[in-house]
Amino acid sequence: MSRIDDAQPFAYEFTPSRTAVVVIDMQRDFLEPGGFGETLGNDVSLLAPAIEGTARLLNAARHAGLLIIHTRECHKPDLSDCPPAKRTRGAPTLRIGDPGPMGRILIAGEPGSDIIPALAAHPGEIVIDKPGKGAFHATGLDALLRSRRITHLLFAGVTTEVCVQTTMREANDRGYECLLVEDATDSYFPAFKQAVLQMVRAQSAIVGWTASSTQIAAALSE
Ligand code: TIU
Repeated sequence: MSRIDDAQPFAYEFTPSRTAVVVIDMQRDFLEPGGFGETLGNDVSLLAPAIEGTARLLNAARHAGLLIIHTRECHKPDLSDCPPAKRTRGAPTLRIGDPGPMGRILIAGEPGSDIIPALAAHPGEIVIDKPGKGAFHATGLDALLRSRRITHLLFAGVTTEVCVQTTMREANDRGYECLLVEDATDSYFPAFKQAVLQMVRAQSAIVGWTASSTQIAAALSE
């Protein structure tokens, strides 16, 4: 049993063999210029700080032998899994499926949908493509976790209040004990990140816990 005494709002205990790291959508389409995030009008440089914390988390998790899952938000080339409401909303400079500097925007197999090189999946790690914001929607994630007897999830990735928070809430409702890694997630809206951290741990961990990648690494090395 590992334990983070000073997790918020109170200590978080987890058994490493029953714990998975879930890295949400650390893709070029969100973190690099010319991708989906920028087409929506965002400053993508705001997500860069999360790379270091995510790398620290992955390094500690790999050494400890945790199950590691990466997700990618992307759609089939024929857009059959992209609801028109998602594609047509608002006035982005490019829409999902349109050609951009990193290939077609948010389409599986295009360079933009790749995980950024610094955080690429290692051989044997699981990569799940997902059409929604939440990673449980229209994927086999829940069945995969249950087949591995996973009960605890450590979340990293982008963006904090969109895909990360949605997935964490989906997981919490499915009975997983969830922790959001504070320095391994970022938002295009820094105030939203801080709000999510507070929302998650309020009301006696109504959605889950938060702690830093350094605290997790320390707990895993004890
Ligand atoms: N726009 C935004 O903040 N996020 C997304 O569209 N997807 C994810 O968060 N991955």
